Amino acid sequence: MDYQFILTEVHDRAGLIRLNRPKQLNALNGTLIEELAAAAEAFDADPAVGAVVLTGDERAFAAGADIREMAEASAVEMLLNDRIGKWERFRKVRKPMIAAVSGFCLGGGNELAMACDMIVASETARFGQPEINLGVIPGAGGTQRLTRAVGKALAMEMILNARMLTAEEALRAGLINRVVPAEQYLGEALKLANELAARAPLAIRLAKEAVNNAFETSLTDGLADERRSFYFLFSTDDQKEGMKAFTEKRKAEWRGR
Ligand code: DAK
Repeated sequence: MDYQFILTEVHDRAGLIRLNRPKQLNALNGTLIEELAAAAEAFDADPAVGAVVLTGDERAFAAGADIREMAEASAVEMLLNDRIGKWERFRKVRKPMIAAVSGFCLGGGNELAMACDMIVASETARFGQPEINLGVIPGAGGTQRLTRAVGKALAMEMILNARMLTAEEALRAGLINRVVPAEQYLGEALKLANELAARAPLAIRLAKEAVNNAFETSLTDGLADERRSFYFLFSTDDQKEGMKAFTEKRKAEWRGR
């Protein structure tokens, strides 16, 4: 499939989506978001792919939504077009998604990274929600996901005062999973994605759902859902195979059945 603003590749069992507007620091315009959602959905439906990596380039993961595209928009136009709201479609992707971040990861870019399941960063990465400098606030989950990830104190500073975090600070704050040298961030993310892709697919899918559910529901309901998924997995071939392989001291062969 030919896209205008993204590139897609497959590395072993990892699907890779590269944002490709380097001159605009991968600013997210409506077409790019549409393409991104379509590519993520295509990988989600592709049995040859077990996990997806989303990346930009060395200078920027993404410097946010395209300010030029939004600058003159009216409230009604923003509401009706919902140009960048399309990434709600990401939330429906069932396979694990990893953001591989180098350079600027700002505004909608940071919201996009946070909509992924894990974040691997280059030591050059910078995370921020600078929308306040434009006279607005985050509009795609920044106030909610960032606060859940790093807590109120730091989220207030980042969102109200445009404080940017270095990769090390983001790691300490719990926003990201790991920091690696600049030349390794993409390789590390692809390695992680392939590790996930080699695991039991049904358990991976339900595990992702259950962890995300922790942010949506009460503890009692979350525990009940988790238990139901746990019991359900005992109806799968993979559970039988996984436990048999353990007792036979061999590697399990997952079938996703
Ligand atoms: N939009 C459009 N163009 C951008 C851009 C952006 N967000 N960020 C950078 N660019 C462009 C610059 O205009 C410049 O283009 P030319 O002038 O060369 O044509 C080129 O990329 C290189 O940028 P700079 O020359 O500025 O590079 P520097 O290294 O000097 O500075 C910077 C890098 C990242 C510090 C700076 O570019 C910057 O401050 N960028 C803006 C960052 C920002 O404010 N991001 C937040 C945008 S607002 C919603 C969903 C999401 C959102 C809203 C609603 N809904 C679902 C309703 C999200 C909103 C946002 O993200």
